[in-house]
Amino acid sequence: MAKIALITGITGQDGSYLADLLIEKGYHVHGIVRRSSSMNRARIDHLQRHEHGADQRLWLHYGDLADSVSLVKLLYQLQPDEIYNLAAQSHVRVSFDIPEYTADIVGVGAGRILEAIIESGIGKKVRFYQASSSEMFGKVQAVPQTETTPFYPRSPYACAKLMAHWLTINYRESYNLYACSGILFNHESPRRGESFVTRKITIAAARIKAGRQKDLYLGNLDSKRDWGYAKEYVEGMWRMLQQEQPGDYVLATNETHTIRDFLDAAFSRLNLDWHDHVKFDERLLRPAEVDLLIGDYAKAKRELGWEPQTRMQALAELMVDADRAALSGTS
Ligand code: NDP
Ligand code: GDR
Repeated sequence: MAKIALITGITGQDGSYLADLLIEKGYHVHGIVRRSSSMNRARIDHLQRHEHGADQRLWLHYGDLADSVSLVKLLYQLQPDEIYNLAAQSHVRVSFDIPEYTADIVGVGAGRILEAIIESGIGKKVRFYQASSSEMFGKVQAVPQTETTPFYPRSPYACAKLMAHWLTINYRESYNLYACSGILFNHESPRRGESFVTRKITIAAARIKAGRQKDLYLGNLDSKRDWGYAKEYVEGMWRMLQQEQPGDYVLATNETHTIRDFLDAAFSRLNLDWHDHVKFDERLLRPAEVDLLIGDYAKAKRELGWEPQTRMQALAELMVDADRAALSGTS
């Protein structure tokens, strides 16, 4: 019998890579999708062939992390073996504009799923993954950050993620639930949302090279991030749910780079100098910034056998290459 997985946030960057991985592993994959006025399924379009026919592997269901009844019903009907909670208003800057909504989906939303697990009676068999974030370390209290580094969130998004993180631990301890919190550092890919800084840069570099854009407006170039490749990080999520005991794990590369470093890597791939194109827009600054993130993934390596393969330079190059190919219609 194929295992059943439910993914919230399946239309996002990570959800789409995770769906690829689980289908490849023979799972029956169910995804929760939001109703929207325009189609938002570009990242899973290539999986369409798995949505129909005798050999169906992918099922999509309308739902929303704001709607608890839909969650309880779905969990009861599907009886999933594994649930990956990836849905979120995931933009840190935007969370300052819509803090209440962000808290509701990112924080309370995780609580709704956890409660739905208990309510639907699947708590004994299901395994739950919560998409936690290095943003929870915020104003970092130690370098590098590990699973035991104290948290100091710096945005409504990070505060909400912290609520979800602790709810995951609380439900594990209260109900003996197999629940894991994956504390993932920034991970990027050609499927990264276009308003996050890496993708914004790689799309702009490709467009500038093609003569379709001249300037790129950015905010703070001094912050440092630990960037890895999303495709590798979803493998880590899956591994967390295959252990004997549940736990919390940092996934990172243990390297840190400034936004300037990423600009260097992306623009030099196309023999461009970013200094000729990047302009400053103060509206892109955040009321509070996270200056430095660097993660220690030793526990994930030891217990999950997980290690990142792709570092920042290679990541920037593969993203630029993909955006160039997409622009010239060759992808
Ligand atoms: P994306 O922003 O690409 O995807 C978010 C997903 O959540 C989309 O499928 C979106 O649907 C869905 N979603 C948003 N609001 C709701 C809602 N109210 N109900 C149901 N679904 C909703 O995020 P990523 O793939 O980059 O990240 C996945 C998760 O991991 C997120 O929780 C993020 O916060 C977290 N994370 C990400 C990191 C990263 O570097 N990428 C690092 C650490 C944590 P729609 O397509 O309709 O908008
Ligand atoms: P982050 O990613 O906030 O780390 O959250 P983002 O790419 O948005 O910002 C990284 C850094 O770049 C600076 N920056 C800009 N950022 C954006 N988006 N746009 C700009 O124009 C710009 N200019 C400079 C930012 O100030 C920041 O310092 C991501 C998300 O995926 C979260 O959901 C996830 O939890 C964390 O990564 C880990």
